[in-house]
Amino acid sequence: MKLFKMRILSCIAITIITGANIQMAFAKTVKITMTAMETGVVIDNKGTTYPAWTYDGLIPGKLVRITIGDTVDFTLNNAKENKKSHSIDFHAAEADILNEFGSVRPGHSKHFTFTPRFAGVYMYHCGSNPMAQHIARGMYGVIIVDPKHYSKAYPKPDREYVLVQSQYFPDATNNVAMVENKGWTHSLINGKIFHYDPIHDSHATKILMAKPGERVRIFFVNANINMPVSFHATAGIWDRVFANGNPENVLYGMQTYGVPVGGASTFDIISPADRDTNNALMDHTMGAAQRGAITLLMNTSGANPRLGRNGNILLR
Ligand SMILES: [Cu+2]
Repeated sequence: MKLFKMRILSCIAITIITGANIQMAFAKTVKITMTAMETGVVIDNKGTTYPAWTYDGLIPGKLVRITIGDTVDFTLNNAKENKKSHSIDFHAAEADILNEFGSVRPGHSKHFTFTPRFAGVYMYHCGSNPMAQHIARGMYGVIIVDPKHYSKAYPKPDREYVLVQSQYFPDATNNVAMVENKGWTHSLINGKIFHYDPIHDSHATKILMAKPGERVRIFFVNANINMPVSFHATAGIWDRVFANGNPENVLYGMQTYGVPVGGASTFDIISPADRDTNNALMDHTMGAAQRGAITLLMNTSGANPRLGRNGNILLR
């Protein structure tokens, strides 16, 4: 009993009443650790390696997912083998750019906490100098802050996927070109050119899948250096768009919706329920689409039940 009371005291109990449903949700502290790693990473479906700067050797970095009210207890380690200082800027955090977001030298660490105030989908990235190069070389990722409950405007989806778009600059050391938006040859989706598009890249082995009529929710982040994204579902309409991923910011029946550099939004699509169809989720900016920013969503009764569910939403 005493232990139970202590547990209650150590959490903030929030009762949510939604119609007939009563749920108890506890604000919690979520521990996240990332290690900055300067390492080779494969950036296409053929296996081309690029001299990347990363969080934990991954592009994008690990997906952070919490519920509004939760506190993120974050530690950034900068591996002692690294040559550069690195940092992290969580767009979901309200903090001090010189303190929490400040640079960490190789062999050192930084620890801080933050409690997001708004549900949504957000970018995180390295902000160390030169920022364009740290982002272009791969230091970015996604944090989703879920609302406490679904609603009529923000229904529970059947499947969820995370897509992060970025620009690929093969000359990894040319920061001036990155700033001037010169020399980028491809778009990356979750770190790879045409990552989920076997139509445009015969080496692609992965696609997004859903069953006909399912509500598919795309958490989309624009990690480009200089290019806004015109996110469009070819052969579909966004049933709803949630600007910045916030359930309060709902738009209905959108064809294309702009995502600014360093921005993110959440996109729902529902395919026809009576037959198998396919959608191309793409940046309608042709310079990006034809360079890699197209993703195939296959709506088929044979859809793999494990895709887009149970943490399997950022497909590596
Ligand atoms: Cu960095």
